[in-house]
Amino acid sequence: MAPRLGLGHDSASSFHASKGYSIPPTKTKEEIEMAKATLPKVLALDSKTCTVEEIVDAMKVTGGVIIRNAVSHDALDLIESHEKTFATSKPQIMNTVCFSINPGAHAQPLHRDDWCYQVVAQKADRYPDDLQRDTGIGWFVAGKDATFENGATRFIPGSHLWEHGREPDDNLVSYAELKRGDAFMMFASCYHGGGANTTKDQERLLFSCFMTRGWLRQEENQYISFTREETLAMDKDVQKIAGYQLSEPFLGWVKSTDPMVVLDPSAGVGNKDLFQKEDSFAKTAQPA
Ligand SMILES: O=C(O)CCC(=O)C(=O)O
Ligand SMILES: [Fe+2]
Repeated sequence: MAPRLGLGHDSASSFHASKGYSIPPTKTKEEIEMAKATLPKVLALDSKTCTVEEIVDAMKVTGGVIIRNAVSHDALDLIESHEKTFATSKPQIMNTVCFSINPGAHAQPLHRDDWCYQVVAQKADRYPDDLQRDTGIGWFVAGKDATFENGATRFIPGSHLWEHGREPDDNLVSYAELKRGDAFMMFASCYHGGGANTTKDQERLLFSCFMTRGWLRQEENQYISFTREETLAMDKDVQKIAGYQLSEPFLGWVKSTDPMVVLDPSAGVGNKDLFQKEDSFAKTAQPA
């Protein structure tokens, strides 16, 4: 009987619209037994005694095969007892900027630096214990004294806990006044902005670096900011925070290996196991 097209179910035959095959009409028990008798027998091969060829041959005939004793009970016990592991990422550079505010400059509008990560913050009454709220943390070092008059960074204390929709208010700002060499540290979620420089002759100079999570894209692209030679001339620790270290377990791999090894093949022997922890990598990275 030809399959019927359509969604209705026919007791004798129907066409499965989504899968495109027809369900045969109901058979008697005997008919089913006879039909089954024509099918190839499913083999059960023992992994301790069978050969690869036997498995391949059985697969060709039956399409599926049972392998007895495929995995030892000891191995299964080990798998079952395996502790769940959690990956962690070391921070990396988010951006590096020198902020020079010259006499006569206006105040910068208050903003959050996590904007580039499209954060839509929820209001929080206190900072969450898991410390996962922020995408970045910043460090402003005064190259010259930063004062209210010359444009010290304004920021709204507590605004790192505000919800996305709350607008910043200039009346609430504090000023991060710094002596040369002092630093102001701030979450990327904190509302802030450079101040107005009302002096006639003072530059307000800050050296700033933000760090972001190892698994986020860097705001400032470090890979093409420097040539390979310039990068190789940096300390290994700087190369790592510039983004060349893997974020565990294997985020950022290149050619199946750690970018630190690709950057400097003498740093490692062969392919680094992407699951290897950094300490064991350090051991293999010693020159012979
Ligand atoms: O110059 C300052 O004090 C802050 C500058 C700043 O926050 C920015 O440009 O994102
Ligand atoms: Fe900013």
